[in-house]
Formats: sequence, structure tokens, C-alpha cells
Amino acid sequence: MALSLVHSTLFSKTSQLLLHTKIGFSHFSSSIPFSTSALPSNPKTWRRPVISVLELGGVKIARDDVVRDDPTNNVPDTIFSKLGLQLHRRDQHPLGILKNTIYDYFDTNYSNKFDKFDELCPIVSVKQNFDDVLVPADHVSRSYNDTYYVDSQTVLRCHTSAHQAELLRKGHTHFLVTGDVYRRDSIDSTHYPVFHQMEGFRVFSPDEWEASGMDGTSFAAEDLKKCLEGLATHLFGAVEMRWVDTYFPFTNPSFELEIYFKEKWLEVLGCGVTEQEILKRNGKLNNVAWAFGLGLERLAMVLFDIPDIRLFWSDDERFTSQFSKGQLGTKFKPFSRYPPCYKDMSFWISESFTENNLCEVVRGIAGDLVEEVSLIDNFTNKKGMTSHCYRISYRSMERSLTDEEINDLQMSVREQHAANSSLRRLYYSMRSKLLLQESTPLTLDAYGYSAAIITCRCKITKLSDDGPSSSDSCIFV
Ligand code: FA5
Ligand code: MG
Repeated sequence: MALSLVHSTLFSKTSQLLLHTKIGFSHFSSSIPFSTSALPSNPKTWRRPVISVLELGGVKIARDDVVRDDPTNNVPDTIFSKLGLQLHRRDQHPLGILKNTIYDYFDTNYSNKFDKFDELCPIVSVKQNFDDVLVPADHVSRSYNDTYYVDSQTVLRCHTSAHQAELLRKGHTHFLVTGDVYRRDSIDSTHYPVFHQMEGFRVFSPDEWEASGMDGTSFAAEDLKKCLEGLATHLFGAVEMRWVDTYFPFTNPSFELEIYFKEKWLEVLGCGVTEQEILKRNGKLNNVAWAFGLGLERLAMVLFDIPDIRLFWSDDERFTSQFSKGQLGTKFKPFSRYPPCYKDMSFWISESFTENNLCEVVRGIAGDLVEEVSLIDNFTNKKGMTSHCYRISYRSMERSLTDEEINDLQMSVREQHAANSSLRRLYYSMRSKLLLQESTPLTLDAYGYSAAIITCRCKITKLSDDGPSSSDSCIFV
């Protein structure tokens, strides 16, 4: 759908976009990055059982450290359950096969000069994810609506660029970082809240560009495009591609590479010449560098003919058995095409409504049975009230769904959405009653929900420089 295209360009938005929601009306307050949409979409209800501890690069991570009842946390169990799966490290998985093929390209063309990292922990600081790569304080990507926060200073990385600075400081000048990245996002066949990126970074020293007679920036930009066009040819042979100028906070100039796939241009990577400030801060004052970040799923979908991004997560043997180590481009043979089932839901939206929150609710309830959530009607009446109609398409990739099952899911989505909306309304009215600042988070836990009454426990948490502190509890009806 048209809207989803906007979501794939998280970092190519300028910071003032924070003032607008993705559907075009203004609800963010201007200078507070964690504004009202920061209220989590109550991901704590409808919880499914999940494992309680996982191991990541030898480090044990407890569920309760990542999914917490805390106003600064918006990580649901569905996301926690993906941490540590590391699909990109499985040699027989399309993502692992693709990663290894890209490694081969760099090893061959750059005589093994690129250092490779594919086990760096996806839980990173806000500083690593945003500050170190110059993402402005009011940039949309920092909002709770777009990023998963473990606490106010810690996030699930939303791009592999989060590791640029630390690797530069450690002295690496040529490197590739592959990993799982996390974003609150819309739902359709090319977007998933967890996906995989590979970051490439190359530093040049003055003698490299001086000999060419070009300035450092032009030299790096030309080298970057040559490198990535070579990579595209290595992966695809002949494929139609085009360069699009864009904006990233960490590169200038910046570009995106698009590939023509199934009669559409698909954005597969972002790249550019690294901002001097990043090099300067990390001990590379007299150098220039290029960087790229590519979406592995996007490339793998084209290369292996995989029609839906959810399939990458399938444990179904009919999927996993189709791929073998080193075999790039085996065409996926769909083992089923079960019919989709569409359900619509309409509601008046409040100021605090965001599509990402709705998608999180749907994903929390239906998991990978949801194929797409799309806005099919947007209507504003004379009083200025806006209603949205969303079409939710349910389809299993593995079996037929029963009517009863889908009706149950849809009912749960409606109830959860209504409960969240009421919670948010309450949240606003309590804010004004308690004369709280916008930036003071409240947690509201639904105790009971019936047609018109919600009983809530309210916890008020004050955020100071030292992080969240003291809280009072009271019951609101
Ligand atoms: C970035 O994440 C930048 N860090 C890339 C970069 C690195 C630019 C270094 C310059 C220098 P962006 O948000 O556009 O940019 O994402 C990069 C790629 O990830 C996209 O081109 C797309 O292929 C993929 N991608 C983005 N969102 C999703 C999603 N929800 N699902 C699957 N793939 C996605
Ligand atoms: Mg992009």
C-alpha cells in the first residue's frame, strides 16, 4: 500500500517530520521527542507464554529485563521472542546464504580487508543508536511510536549504523556488521517489526583520493556507487536498478538504491559519504569514508522469490528444507496458497492514535497470521472528527484458518484497541486533572474492561536526569 512505502525510510526523514503523523495530521508537540504517542499501546495485556531467558553471544538476557511494566518500556513479548534467533547466522537460511554471498563479494574484491561482525548485541544505548550517528534530538525515529525502548536510555537497535562509532574507535577502517534490527512499523508483505541489515563501512586516507585528482567526498561517493553496483551485479546478474538522492543524518551526500521487482521499485539500501563529524569524533580527523545499510530481507525476497516477509520466520519444514548452504537464488516453491480473510474495523480516531500502535495490537493478538493492515477509508466530518477504516487481512502461510478462529482474533483486536483508546483518553484527562507535564509518563493498567467502564490503576513516574523515580498508585474508575 502507498502508506507503507513511507515507513521503510525511517532515517531518510528530516527531523521536522516528527511534527506529523504518518497519515498526515499533526499530533506531536514540537520539541518533546517522547510526546503523547509515547504511551505504550498496552502491550502487557494478551500476553502469550514466552521463554524467560535467552542467550545472546554468550550473554544471558532475562525476559523481565527486556519486557517490563514500566512507562519507559514498549517491548512486547512478540518482539522479545525474536531476540537471539539470529536467522542471519544460519547457513541454510536464505538470510544466512545471502550474507555469506555478500561476504564472498567483499573478500574477493577487497582481499579480505573487511572485518566482519554478526554477533553484536541488538540491545544498545540511545547514544549508540542515535547520538553517535548525529540523529537530531527531535527526529521521528527516536519516538516511542517508531522505536522499541527497553528503558529511557536503552533501545533495541533500529539500524546496524548503531555500531559505526564503537568500531571506528576500536580502529576498524573496513567493516561489515550484520544483525537483526527492530522497528515499530506498519504491516504488509515487505514490512516486519524485526528484520536484518548489513552495514558496510570503508575509510579512505588522503593519499587514496589525492592521487585521483578528485576531492575526498566525490571520490568516496564514486567508489561507493561502484562498489554497490558491483555487489548488485554479483547478486542478481542483470537487474534494473536506479539511484535516488535522499537524506540521512549521518551521510552527505546520501543515496538509496532501488531494484525493479514485481512491477514495483523496491528500496533495498541506503548509503552515502559519512559526515565528517562522525569521523572526527572517533579519531579519523583527516579521512573520508562511505557507509551503506542494506535490508537483507528485501534482497532475499527478490533473489529467492519469497513473496511474504513473514516466511523468513517460518519453522515449517516445507519452507526450511528448500534452501541449502551456498545456494543463492534457489526459487522458493510456494507449498500452499491458503485464502486470505479480510475484516474491516472503523473507529473515530483521537489525537493520540497512531497506525503503529494499532499494528502492535494486531500483531500481539494475531502474530504472523496477520498479512496486512491497510487504511481503506479516511473521513472527517463537519465537526472535525476523523474516522478511519482499516482492513485487516488474515492469512496463514501454513494452513487454512477457520471462520471462528478469525472472528475471535478480530473481536480481540477490537476490544484491545477500544481498551487502549479509552486508556489513552483517561490518560489525557488525568494529565489535565493532575496538571502533569507532557513528559511525565503515566502507566495505566486495565483491571477490568466492560462496555463502558474501565477500571485502572494509575502509577505516576517522574523522569529526572537519573532516570525514572518515585511513583504513587491510585485507582481510577
Ligand atoms: C537505515 O537504516 C540507515 N541506517 C542506512 C544507512 C546506513 C544509510 C549507512 C547511510 C549509511 P533505512 O531506514 O532506509 O536506513 O533502512 C535501510 C534498509 O533497510 C532499507 O533500504 C530497506 O531495505 C530495509 N528496511 C527498512 N525498513 C524495513 C522493514 N520494516 N522491513 C524490512 N526491511 C526494511
Ligand atoms: Mg530507507
